[in-house]
Amino acid sequence: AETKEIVDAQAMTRALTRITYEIIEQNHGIDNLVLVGIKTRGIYLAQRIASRLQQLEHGTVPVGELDITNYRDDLGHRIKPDPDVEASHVSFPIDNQHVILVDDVLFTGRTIRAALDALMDLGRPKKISLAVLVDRGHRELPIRADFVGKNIPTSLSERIQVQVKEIDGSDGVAIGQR
Ligand code: 3GP
Ligand code: 5GP
Ligand code: MG
Repeated sequence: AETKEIVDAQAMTRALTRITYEIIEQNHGIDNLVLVGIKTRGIYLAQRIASRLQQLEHGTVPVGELDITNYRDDLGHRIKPDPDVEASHVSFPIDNQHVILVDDVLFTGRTIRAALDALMDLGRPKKISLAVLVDRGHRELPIRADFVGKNIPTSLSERIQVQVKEIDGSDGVAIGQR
């Protein structure tokens, strides 16, 4: 299928750098800050933000992982009404911490709702914020991101392709048809 690049590697790095500065400003530094990346690509984006935080603030911010199972099939209708949390690897306490959830694409908001549920089972955070590389619209729940790399209005038939060099060999965001 035909895809069009809308964010190149340099623009993606800049967006993640801007998000990192916004996080530092909003949190007044990196005290009590922890990052939790969602499934595949969100985890790599969280690690990018953590290393930028390290460079800028000279402190280590822990990065955890949530695996939220896909709830779509290839026909485009949902097998399950909502995504399930399959596994969490959050090896540090989140009580009284400011947790930043990190995902690649925000769409209906159902993945984030499931992630919030999983976090609440792990402890009692002081605050939870959401950072996404792409907001493609079409929310079905009252969920919004605090930090957004790029707002990309999409039609339901379109598909955003997020590439990270760790998995895909290069960084970037493209748009195509499903
Ligand atoms: P990710 O695990 O890195 O987020 O869901 C499996 C992969 O398919 C995801 O990778 C995501 O990038 C990609 N994907 C593309 N379109 C969709 C979609 O509409 N829904 C979901 N759940 N994933 C999609
Ligand atoms: P939501 O739960 O908000 O509907 O969807 C969010 C999750 O589904 C994200 O983790 C993301 O990986 C995936 N997703 C939904 N739409 C897209 C899309 O167009 N492109 C990509 N890459 N992922 C998507
Ligand atoms: Mg994702």
